Amino acid sequence: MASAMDQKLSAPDRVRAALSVAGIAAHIEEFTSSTRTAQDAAVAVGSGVGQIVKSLVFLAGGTPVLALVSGANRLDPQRLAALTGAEIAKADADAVRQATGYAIGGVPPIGFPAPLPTFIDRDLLQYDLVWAAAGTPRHVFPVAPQELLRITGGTAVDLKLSA
Ligand code: 5CA
Repeated sequence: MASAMDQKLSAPDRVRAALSVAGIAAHIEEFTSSTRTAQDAAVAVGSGVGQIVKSLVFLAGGTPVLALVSGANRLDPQRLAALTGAEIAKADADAVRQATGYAIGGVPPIGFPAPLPTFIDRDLLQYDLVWAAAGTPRHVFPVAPQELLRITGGTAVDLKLSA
């Protein structure tokens, strides 16, 4: 779906286009304050941190996968290893950009050069709305978690590190 023309769009416009193709009229919001971390984003939008979607890229046996994790949780790499059947390594900044087309702090849940296998933290499903990054560390958009499941083709799973 990504074309050469997309490269001329700003990062939020690329996310908006991907959402539109997925059937969502996104209300991407830009903040003057940072939304780089889940905590920053929660302050900016005025939600609990659990409603912020962290878009985390891991390499499963060298292949990028996306984990969408509640801001309230830490991901347990062993769970991802069990789900993928592969050894898990955290993607570094370059690998994140290569796999997604966005820089850390702004990685959205969709709008990539090629779709990524996606796992969604079940804890996100308890909310009516969650907020995900929209391409930069200042842009986020609200989405119903069920819509997030639909548009990413993701699988809802338990991803969190238990205390
Ligand atoms: N905009 C916010 C919430 S909408 C956001 O993007 N949060 S995030 O959690 O998805 O992105 C920050 C995450 O990037 C951190 O939790 C961390 O897992 C990862 N990260 C930060 N710095 C690095 C780095 N140098 N290398 C690899 N991953 C990193």
